[in-house]
Amino acid sequence: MIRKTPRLPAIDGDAVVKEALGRIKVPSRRAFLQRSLTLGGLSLLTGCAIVDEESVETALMRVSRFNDRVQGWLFDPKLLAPTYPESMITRPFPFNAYYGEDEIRQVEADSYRLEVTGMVADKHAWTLAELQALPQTDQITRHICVEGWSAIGKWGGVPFSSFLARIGADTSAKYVGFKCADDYYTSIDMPTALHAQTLLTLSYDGQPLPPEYGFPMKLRMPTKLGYKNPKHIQAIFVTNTYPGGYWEDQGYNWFGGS
Ligand SMILES: Nc1nc2c(c(=O)[nH]1)N[C@H]1C(S)=C(S)[C@@H](COP(=O)(O)O)O[C@H]1N2
Ligand SMILES: [Mo]
Repeated sequence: MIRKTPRLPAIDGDAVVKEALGRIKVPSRRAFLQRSLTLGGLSLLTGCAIVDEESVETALMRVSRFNDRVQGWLFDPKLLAPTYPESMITRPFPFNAYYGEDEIRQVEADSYRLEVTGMVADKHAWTLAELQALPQTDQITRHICVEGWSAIGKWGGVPFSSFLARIGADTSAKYVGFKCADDYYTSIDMPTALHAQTLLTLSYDGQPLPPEYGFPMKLRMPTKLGYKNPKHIQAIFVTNTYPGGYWEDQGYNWFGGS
């Protein structure tokens, strides 16, 4: 996303935020948001510019719906985000980053190494060939960007849970963090990292992941909004220390469920 945080309107923000919090059922999530939720955050979380009473209602409705789905994914890891037939793939698939298409990062395949650090048993750095040699699967899912667009795409790669098992990750840790070849970074909670549809992604539409979609490797999570899906990943670390993220540190909701 390139646009800045939307300007905020003159409505009773505190009351709206309070109402939104009331609709969040999981106590730990409510407590987390109580510390961090602002009216701007609510706009971003719901993808809905809060400008008048009608948009307040829409935003609150989205919180309720979002809340139910997030709750489902967190507490029933078998619950899956929708998948689609090949015929529904969006062509061409949109490009998005915090910069324009003329600045797409070109990562070199041969010298690429994926660094793995933190609470893991095996800290060796992976070549692209080593990643490609792991068992692969693919999925056709919807990517939802907080800016208000979505698109269906087909991604292939290694289930992230099997990669975490492979490196001997301590799955009792709270977070998995990602550093990218551009200045992007983000982090996710361990239940999401272990979710069945979270994919260490090496291909797009049957071809090696093109530079615009994150060559050589990105993390694809249909349970999360676009900005939680890091492209051009160079380092993965498992940690109990909150790592934040590029947009998250500018006020976007860290949880970022789709
Ligand atoms: N490294 C990196 N990853 C990133 C971004 C970025 O700017 N840099 N932008 C995020 C945002 S906001 C979106 S919507 C998606 C876009 O992914 P796409 O190019 O596959 O559509 O990438 C996410 N991951
Ligand atoms: Mo996005």
